Amino acid sequence: MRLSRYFLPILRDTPKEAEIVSHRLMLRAGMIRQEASGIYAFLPLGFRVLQKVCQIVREEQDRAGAIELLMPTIQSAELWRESGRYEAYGKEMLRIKDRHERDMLYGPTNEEMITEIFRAYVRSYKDLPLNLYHVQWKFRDEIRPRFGLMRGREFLMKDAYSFDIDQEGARHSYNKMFVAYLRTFARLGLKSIPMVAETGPIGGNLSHEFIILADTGESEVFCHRDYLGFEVPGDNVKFDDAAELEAIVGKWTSLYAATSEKHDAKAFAALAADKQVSARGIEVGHIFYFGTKYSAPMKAVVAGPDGTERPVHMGSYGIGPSRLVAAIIEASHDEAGIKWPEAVAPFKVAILNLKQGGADTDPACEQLYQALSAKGVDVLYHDLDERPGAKFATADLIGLPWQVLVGPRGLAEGKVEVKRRSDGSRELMSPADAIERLAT
Ligand code: 5CA
Repeated sequence: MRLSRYFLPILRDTPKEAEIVSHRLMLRAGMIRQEASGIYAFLPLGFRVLQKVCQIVREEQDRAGAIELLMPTIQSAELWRESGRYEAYGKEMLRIKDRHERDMLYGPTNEEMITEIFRAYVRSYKDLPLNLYHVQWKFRDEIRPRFGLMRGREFLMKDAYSFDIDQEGARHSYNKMFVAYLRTFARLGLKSIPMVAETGPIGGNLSHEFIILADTGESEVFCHRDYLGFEVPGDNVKFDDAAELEAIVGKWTSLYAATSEKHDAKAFAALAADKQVSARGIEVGHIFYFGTKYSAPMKAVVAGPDGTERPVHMGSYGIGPSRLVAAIIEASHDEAGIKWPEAVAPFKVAILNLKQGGADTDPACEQLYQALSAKGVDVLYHDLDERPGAKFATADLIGLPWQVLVGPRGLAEGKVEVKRRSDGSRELMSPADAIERLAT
């Protein structure tokens, strides 16, 4: 992509309304635009990151055996009356009337709708286990939307729903998502810690929040330091092997870790002082097992091996991709801007032409741009007529993992400079070597 043909509205000044660094940097880097309180448009650069995050989330859901579908954002209140949640949910639910005066709502979550889909088609234990997920916008009329994408009113969620014949099967389904979540956050460059959590309006009594430690996190969390060094399961995990998964989950829940609502000060104090981590955290995922809370009142029943019908055991599993974009920035930035992990970077490489219109810089940049693009590398070519200083600032701000600095002095010696954004290291090399380095 040539910057001259792209849409990247960079802000030079720090927006006053943004309280935390991820929000400030996203506004400055032209990634998002606030359209109403807690409601944001994703501009092209932000949208690219969001899509990359979603892609990784999907790959790990699929690997764990979940199946993607897509449910609507608008739901009928009837369904929620069946489960009893229409009255219970409170003011966070945006309630709407259609032209026929029918009660509708903008979905804050989808347990009822997925249960309705399930009961319409599935009759037998032979069709289980089943895990269906979608990636869809949600609306929650939060009292205090804040911190940009971190706590929005409209936000993107990946929500998965599992169905099993009994509690044992449901436990296996829960463990699959638990392991998939560890892998997902690690691939996004984040260290997540599963913590015992409150279940709130979703319900049930088994639940874990996946927390990223960050000073700007909204929750107060407590955990054992050893979690920070735990190894995340590799891509050879056998998701169908219940014992293997139980062992992994057992290890990841063996030490103390809890959010403030579930904090047990006495148990925490019993840890060795140098093992106590008391910090702030960002909740990036939340998984629940709630048995028959929805299937019983909504009559989602299946026949077991003996022919008798019983309500299915369910769990639900949420990840917030839009919140994750902010969380990744909180975890990876410096004073100059964002440092994208390569897996989610909007482009991999920025080419900075330090003398736009130069007799050697223009063709050299053009060649690099063509060659890298031909090799399938996502490149953003900064081809605007701006001073080098301004180009450096933009490149550091938007945080692409690699910058190729192309200036007349270097070119006179047949060299360009390749800068790595993560550690600021720089290396002079020939354009051919730069292509070789960046294309692998
Ligand atoms: N139905 C369940 C699981 S599918 C559910 O709704 N869980 S949740 O309420 O915990 O939300 C799941 C995830 O969505 C959270 O872990 C968080 O990452 C994201 N999320 C929740 N509220 C917001 C919000 N206001 N803004 C941005 N992301 C949010």
